[in-house]
Amino acid sequence: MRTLSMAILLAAVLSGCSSGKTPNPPVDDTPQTPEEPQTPEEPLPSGPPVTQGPPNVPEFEPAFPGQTRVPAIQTKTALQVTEIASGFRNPWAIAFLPDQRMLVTEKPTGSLYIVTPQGVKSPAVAGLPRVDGRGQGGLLDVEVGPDYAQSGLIYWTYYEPRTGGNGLAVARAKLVEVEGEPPRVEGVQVIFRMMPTLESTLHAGGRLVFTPDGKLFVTLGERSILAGRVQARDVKSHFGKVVRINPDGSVPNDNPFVNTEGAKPEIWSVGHRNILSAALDRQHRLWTVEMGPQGGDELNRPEAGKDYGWPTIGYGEEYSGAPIHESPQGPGMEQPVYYWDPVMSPSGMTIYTGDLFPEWRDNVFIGGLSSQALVRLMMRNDRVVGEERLLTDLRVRVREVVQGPEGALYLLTDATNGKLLKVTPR
Ligand SMILES: [Ca+2]
Repeated sequence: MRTLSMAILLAAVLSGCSSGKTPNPPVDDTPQTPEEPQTPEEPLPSGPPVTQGPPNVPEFEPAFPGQTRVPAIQTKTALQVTEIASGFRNPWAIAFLPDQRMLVTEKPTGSLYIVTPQGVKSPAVAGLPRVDGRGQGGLLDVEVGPDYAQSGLIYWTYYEPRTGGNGLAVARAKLVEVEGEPPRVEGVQVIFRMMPTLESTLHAGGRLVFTPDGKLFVTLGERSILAGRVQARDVKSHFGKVVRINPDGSVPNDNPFVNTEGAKPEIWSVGHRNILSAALDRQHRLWTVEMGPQGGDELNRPEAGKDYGWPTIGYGEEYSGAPIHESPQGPGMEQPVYYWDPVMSPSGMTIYTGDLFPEWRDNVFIGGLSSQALVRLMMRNDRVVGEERLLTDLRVRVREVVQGPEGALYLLTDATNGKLLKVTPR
């Protein structure tokens, strides 16, 4: 594209057509096509990728240039990191209430707190159902309903203890605050249950994303154990899927598998491993990042009815080093927009639209657990063109990243004394 526009510009300069002066006599009779206006674009980043270990599966080649290890970039703005609150036991998610207070979930305890912008924490919200808080389960994401101002409804995901095992569930309830009493939820409704029930404390998935048209995306892991993993591409199972539901749990009639015999009608996309990061872009399209095995974390843009390949294709291997995939690519399955080998262990995601950091507009931010970083991706035409690992000097596992109402980024650190941090320009 750049080469082409340069060629057009060069031709135009040589022929004198774009100068506004009297044109030179044409050298031939070929009609001139009018030049399309060109928006000047920043040159693409170049140079080595971010510092990271060697790939676990070097024999797997990317499907296209720029699918992994793009050039490292560096934020120019100096950052200020402020601790808003601490003492959360492995906190997992943040959601902003309209009055700028935050809902914060605690994974293993199943507790939900309301935190003021100054860091004052409420008593735990009463009335939430019990969670299976072992392993990667517990109380996970929380979102404020799109009609919260009228309904007071909040939505959350959790690992639900069940007869014969456990499974991810989505619930909603009205948040009620009465002066002098602890906050509580009333009228709890479970609006979605991941099926089948299976005993596993791993790969819960659990991110919630509302879309402006009033639908709710839920990301679902494949449970990690083999009995779950083999269901990730099977439309009769919820494991390893993105699902799309209405806020009352009913199925939108334009979902891709509503007319497929035997399919779970909530399914939006299939073939995912464990999506712990999900966000909408400016065009309201869903983007996700899923945990790979040893190697193979993936950025995807899940589209209706498409198959993202796990466990048939991918860029990683078993933790033992044994192979999982014959090939990282295969027919009928989508390639990730970007992948990481070694992994950075994604959790939490936001696509920046604020004004505090103009240089971050439309960049993708992902929490990094094992990488102990806030991962920043610069995008161009739906491809990753630059990567940065921010806040590495803090040496914290970043579980969640959310853009606050004033354009600051808010983070949760994954620790037994987890912190709520705010990132602003210094
Ligand atoms: Ca995939």
